[in-house]
Amino acid sequence: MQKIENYINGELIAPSSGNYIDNIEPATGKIYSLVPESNDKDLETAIVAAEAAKETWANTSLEKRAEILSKLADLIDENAEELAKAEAIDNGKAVTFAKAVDVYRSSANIRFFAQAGTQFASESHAMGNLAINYTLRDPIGIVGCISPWNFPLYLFTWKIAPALACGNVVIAKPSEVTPMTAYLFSKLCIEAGLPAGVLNILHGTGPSIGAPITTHPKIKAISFTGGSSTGAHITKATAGMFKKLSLELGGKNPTLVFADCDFKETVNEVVRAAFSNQGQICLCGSRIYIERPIYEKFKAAFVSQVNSLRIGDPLDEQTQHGATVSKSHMEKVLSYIELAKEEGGTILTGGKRAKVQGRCQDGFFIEPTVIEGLNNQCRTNQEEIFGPVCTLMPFDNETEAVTLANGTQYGLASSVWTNDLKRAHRVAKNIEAGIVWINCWLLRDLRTPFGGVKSSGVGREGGLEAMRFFTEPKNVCIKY
Ligand code: TXE
Repeated sequence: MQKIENYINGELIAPSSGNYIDNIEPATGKIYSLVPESNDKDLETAIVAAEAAKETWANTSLEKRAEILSKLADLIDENAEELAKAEAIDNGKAVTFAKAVDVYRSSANIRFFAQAGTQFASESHAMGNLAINYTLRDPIGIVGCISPWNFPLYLFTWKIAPALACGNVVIAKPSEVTPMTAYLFSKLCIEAGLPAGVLNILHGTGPSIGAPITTHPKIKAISFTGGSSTGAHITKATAGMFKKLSLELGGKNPTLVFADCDFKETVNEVVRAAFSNQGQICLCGSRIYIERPIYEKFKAAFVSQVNSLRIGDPLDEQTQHGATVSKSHMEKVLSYIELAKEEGGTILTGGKRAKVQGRCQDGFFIEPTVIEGLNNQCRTNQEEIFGPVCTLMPFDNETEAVTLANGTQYGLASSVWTNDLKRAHRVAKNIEAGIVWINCWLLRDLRTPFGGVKSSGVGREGGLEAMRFFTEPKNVCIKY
């Protein structure tokens, strides 16, 4: 049985406890590898390594840092097939999606911030003939990056790339549910010549190693992506420590479909927004509001398109809809489908565990599920389900649509489908979200601010937002 190893001080090593957690393949329900159960002792070893590397990495030239990060991106590209297959096995997502989205973006994340590091300028402010101010943007030092299971390598690199490009040294913890690609990435770091101690990857559960990372006094900033409840826990645990926190949390994103939309394209894209990655994306459009004149027509076309999704073995290139990430998560999602029925919802399609023949007969598959007939205040429409489940609701006017959209504790993303330009601007202005897509979904420019409001998080990732998060500005004022 393959034992995943921690990556500390440039070496792949076993957890000090010698304890491991079972790593289960979602498509088969079988244990296929073992994950280190790291603890405080492993963290101290990583902290010593990071401390030893901190000064040198901070003083490494921008060009050299960019060169090493670019080499890492090249190695991801060269190993794309292996990484995509590993992601599909570990997470349950379709291998074609893993390659086109996860691996592609992992490489793009690193390449983007390799370049950002050489372009990131700071400011100066002249005070007439009296004085000149200039702003230094120094690395913070040791930073913590904690990432989730839905895009394992993609969201892992989305955090460590800017942190490293800014000259920080990193203690990173991928999700214990999907550790494999971070482990494979460790080997690429060694091959790329990343200096020992600059990046340290500790595997294990939130309580055993995630929490100690967040509260360690030498770790000065935490970049976290995961559940809103975990984000709240981290906020409480670090209270009074004055750490920088970037929290990218849950979402319950609205999709607003107006009658004047480009119908066919909107149907296709709204299906994609609802069910990509088996609905396990914080950006998925799980609440779909449709202007009443086209509600029935849209519903029929939407359900027909959902029924055409090919559920199957994640390793089959024809598969469009894979397994949910774990047994417990599958059970959580299925419980929400039962709740929806209790709350008065009608299942238009799906609603059950899906049976896939062959090696995947015991896998954690859920049929893509569409529900109508619920009100906006019910739990099904208020709580993040994070699975292949969406609800349809009609609306009669723009004001009602925006009120429905804003009617949850979350505010991460949204999409609006209309050909009325003035309406698009008005709705975008009034939606409480960090991201508003108009006639598109998940169209991403890495320079843009990424993150949400309300219970969807604090702070923004991406572009200069990430570079600013991972640096400390210092103003120096010199009198002439
Ligand atoms: O997140 P968790 P999970 C949401 C979604 C999902 C829920 C749980 O609703 O059902 O979060 O998913 C580590 N201190 N999203 O279990 O539990 C944990 O080990 C420090 C939305 O993935 O928050 C993992 O590495 N770390 C999200 C990471 O935090 C802790 C994407 C996320 O775990 C910790 C994924 C602690 N006390 C899930 N407890 C998005 N916005 O994209 C856990 N961890």
